[in-house]
Amino acid sequence: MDVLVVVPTYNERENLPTLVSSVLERDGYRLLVVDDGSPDGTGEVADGLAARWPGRLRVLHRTGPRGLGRSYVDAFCQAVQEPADVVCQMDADLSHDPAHLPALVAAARDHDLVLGSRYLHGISVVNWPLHRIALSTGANAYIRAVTKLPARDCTSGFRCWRRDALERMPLREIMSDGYSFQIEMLWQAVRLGFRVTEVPIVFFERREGHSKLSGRVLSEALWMPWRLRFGGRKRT
Ligand SMILES: Nc1nc2c(ncn2[C@@H]2O[C@H](COP(=O)(O)OP(=O)(O)OP(=O)(O)O)[C@@H](O)[C@H]2O)c(=O)[nH]1
Ligand SMILES: [Mg+2]
Repeated sequence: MDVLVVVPTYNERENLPTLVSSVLERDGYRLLVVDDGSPDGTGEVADGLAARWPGRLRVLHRTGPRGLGRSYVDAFCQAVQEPADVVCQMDADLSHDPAHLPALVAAARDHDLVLGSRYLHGISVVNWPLHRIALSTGANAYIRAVTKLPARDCTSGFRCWRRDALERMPLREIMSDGYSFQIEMLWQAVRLGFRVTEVPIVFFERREGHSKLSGRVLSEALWMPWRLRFGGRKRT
């Protein structure tokens, strides 16, 4: 399988080199880094890595308003044009271990979307304080209750799409720009009748850099499930 891994970055200069070598040590894997003009110079670090891995790593430098959702939409629109069988997505902060990629890719042989799930067999997160675990598991219970989505981990950003399925997603219609992007993409995938499954992952708290989780991002994730359920269409 040809695998393209999309990684959004904002201020991840300490983490990106480790992530890149660990993904690209696998044959058949390529990376698309989408940087949002990180003030810490992650974009230049990414360009340096691209020069070291010719043909294996490409960098998309975004300008204008930043956002996780916008970054993914831009990157996925490019990714579906590439000669890849599957398109994976993962964070740059080393919370997502590239060692799980082969299991996600294998499950995509007979599924359109594979979710790397922290909550499949109990709770598999390492070094998260109790309040983060409570926030994340509580958010997932809430999202499932409102949307009836059939997944244990609706907010995971560690995923694998079959490229032909991702191509059918209404990417430019996605409303969410932050954290709830993951919820909305899963919602649309289920609505399109995609075959969705979860595989277990272990999630590690970031050791370098800072979380971009903000009050605005959290409030979007709180109301987005209702908006999806009642069918709002306007982009934020
Ligand atoms: N391009 C881009 N990437 C972003 C943006 N915000 C966050 N990211 C990246 O998205 C990934 C997830 O962001 P995090 O800040 O780790 O958010 P999180 O994983 O939900 O929160 P933590 O668990 O606290 O780390 C990381 O690779 C970030 O660098 C953004 O506005 N633009
Ligand atoms: Mg993170």
